[in-house]
Amino acid sequence: MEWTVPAAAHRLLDAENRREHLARFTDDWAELDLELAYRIQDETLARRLMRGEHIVGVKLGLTSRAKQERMGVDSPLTAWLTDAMVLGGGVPVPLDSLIHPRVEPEIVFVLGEPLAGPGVTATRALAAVESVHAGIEVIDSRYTGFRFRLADVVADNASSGRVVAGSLALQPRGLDLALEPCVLHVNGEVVHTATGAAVQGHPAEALALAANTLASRGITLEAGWCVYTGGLTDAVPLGAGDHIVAEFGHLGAVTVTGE
Ligand code: OOG
Ligand code: MG
Repeated sequence: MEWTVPAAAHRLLDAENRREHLARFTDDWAELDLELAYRIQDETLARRLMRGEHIVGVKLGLTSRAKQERMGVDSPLTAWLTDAMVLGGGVPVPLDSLIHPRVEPEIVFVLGEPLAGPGVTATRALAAVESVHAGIEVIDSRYTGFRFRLADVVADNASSGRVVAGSLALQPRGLDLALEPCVLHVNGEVVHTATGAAVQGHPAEALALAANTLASRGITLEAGWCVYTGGLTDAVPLGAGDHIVAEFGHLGAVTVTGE
């Protein structure tokens, strides 16, 4: 096939719609670098917006060692979240609309004011936060076996699938988010544990990273946007009947079930 930004964006969205996985692009497209990959990601966003979706925020990916080691990619990235990816609390994850979903616990910020890099520090980032929430991301790579290089996964909007945030909304002031504990339960068993420090040393560092790296592409984090700061632990597969709970110390718990 011809390797162009529109063709790659089409293939990714088509794979998502058909629930079919693809061979990673970098095996056949030697020129696919990060700059091209973000152009493909932005093209998939433009196509989502064209079909009526709207931006609700952004996600960071590969911000923790646990994620970087498992995926074999050691650099964080950003991707888009639209309203079509948002799952209401308690709503089962529709497995028949996903390829091979996996679940990861995340700390989520909702911004009260815009946040624009460069030069944003964790302290400055936290000052723009209106509320912090427990969250779960259901990732779903469009690549076979979740095997990709950095440019592949950037193009694929960082394996975006669904996101769920807890309804408990806390102010970040007075919380030490580096020490915020998280326990991931799968069908009643504890499978992973972490604290907020797992993402870039502090979730606010991850938020600052998002603001600063997006600034290099001319993008400002807007008031009202949510920011998913990245999986604190390795992700776990979600199958039919599975009941997965991300339980935090202060932020409460978020549950997803596969249906
Ligand atoms: C890439 C997406 C990573 C996170 O939170 O680290 C991500 C993947 O693991 O498929 O969303
Ligand atoms: Mg994630």
